[in-house]
Amino acid sequence: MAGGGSRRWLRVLLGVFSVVLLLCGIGTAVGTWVWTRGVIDTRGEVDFVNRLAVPPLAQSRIDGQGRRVFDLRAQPGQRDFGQGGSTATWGFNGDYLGPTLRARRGEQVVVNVVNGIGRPTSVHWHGMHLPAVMDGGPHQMVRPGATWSPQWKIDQPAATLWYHPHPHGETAEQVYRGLSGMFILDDEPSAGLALPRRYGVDDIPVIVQDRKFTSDGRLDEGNSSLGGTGILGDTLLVNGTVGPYLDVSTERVRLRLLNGSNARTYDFGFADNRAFDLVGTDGGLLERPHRTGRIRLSPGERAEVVVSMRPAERVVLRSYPPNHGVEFFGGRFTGGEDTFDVLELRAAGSLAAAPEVPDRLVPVERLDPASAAQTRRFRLNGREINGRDMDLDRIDFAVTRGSTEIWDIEKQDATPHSFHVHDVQFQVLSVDGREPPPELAGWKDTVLVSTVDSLRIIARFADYADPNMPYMFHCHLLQHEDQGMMGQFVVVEPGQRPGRPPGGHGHAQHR
Ligand SMILES: [Cu+2]
Repeated sequence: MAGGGSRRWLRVLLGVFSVVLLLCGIGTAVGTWVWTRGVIDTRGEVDFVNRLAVPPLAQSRIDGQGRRVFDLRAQPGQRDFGQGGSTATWGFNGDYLGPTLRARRGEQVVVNVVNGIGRPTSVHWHGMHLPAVMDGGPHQMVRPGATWSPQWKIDQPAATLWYHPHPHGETAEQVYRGLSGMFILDDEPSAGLALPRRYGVDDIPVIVQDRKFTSDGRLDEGNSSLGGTGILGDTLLVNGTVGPYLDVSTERVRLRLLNGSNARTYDFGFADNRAFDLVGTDGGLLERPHRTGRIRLSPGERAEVVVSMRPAERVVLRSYPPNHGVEFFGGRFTGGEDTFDVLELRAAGSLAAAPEVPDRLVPVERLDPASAAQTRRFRLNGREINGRDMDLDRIDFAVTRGSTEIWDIEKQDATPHSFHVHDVQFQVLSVDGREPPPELAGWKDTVLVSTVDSLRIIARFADYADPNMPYMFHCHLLQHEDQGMMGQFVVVEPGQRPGRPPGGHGHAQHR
């Protein structure tokens, strides 16, 4: 009897052991599958069969007061991205993205924004120096069917800016469906430089966005990112084109790169690792071109690059795995190891001559840290900044008009974050206590926070005091922003106290 009992126990034990082994096997297989699928690599796999769409320049007119007037209508659309069917989208004056607005320094502009999407929205002028009430943040909501007509004077250097919705809690979704566009500023100093400047010919907007599609071609809004960043797509759109190529007819071409993605950071370079000239960053041209083979852009950042081409050659703009400040597991599942073929440049058999990129571009005044009236700390952690999440009724601090401030930004978690400040262009003073790299030497409004240590920036708040209407500072990973990783500051006159933001959470204040 005893012998039969132990045999039974042995059988039970063996059974349990096999089940455990099987579970371990399944676990390892699933783990390996998830781990392997965590990396996207489209090198050599993209068919560049579609001519790159170039957003049209927005029509404008000069009104009786000499102001340049634009009309933008946010509207629903349908678009077939060639992914197996068509999908519902949103766009400005079209079905996806919007026209490129363009204005010169010194001009007064008016933009009539009509909300035709049936949901509250707003339109923020990313990188623009303008009064807070015109900024298009979450306090300037436009009700469905309503029109909002901000106006301001363009008063900053030539730059590649952009516009996108900024409704609190819904920015990620609205941008993902297609609401974004470029806003190019011109000025005299830049017009005098020998840089490619013919829009759509040798001066090309390159709006890069990653998207996911369902098998029947619809935009997949499911949030499957394991890394906590929101949607990371496996298909790239450039100006809304999948698999794009650009016909190049000149020896040099200027690409205005905009990372218009919700969460993904890119490290742009060319497949043959050729060097190119970085000539501009978020807020304008650099003092002198920076010769490099890579330019990393987190969501919201821009770079202007000039690349040389030889007759009849083809070269692919690629995004290499970006070091975005998150290691191992977190890095892999937030796109840190992904590689994408982005856009194929196809040179014509004979190319029109183009001058060399000038050695000197524009003077860039360095802001002096000794002139700073304040140093503030911003600790980024989870979805909070300094332990607080966004409250539309709370003004976090007031900056005195005319003052210069140093902001010290620290990342305290293992998630990628970028930091965007409204109202001003800033300069990076140091990264991890060291001099910033050349690509961070110019004017910036958004910066990847890739270090655990600190990133110091400096800005001057020269204009537009308004004690009640705040500007935003926030993470530009759109899901983080929507989840509350945002705060508000006001600019006040010397001695003035901050007031109260408009009530009703800023919704539906306009006719
Ligand atoms: Cu973030």
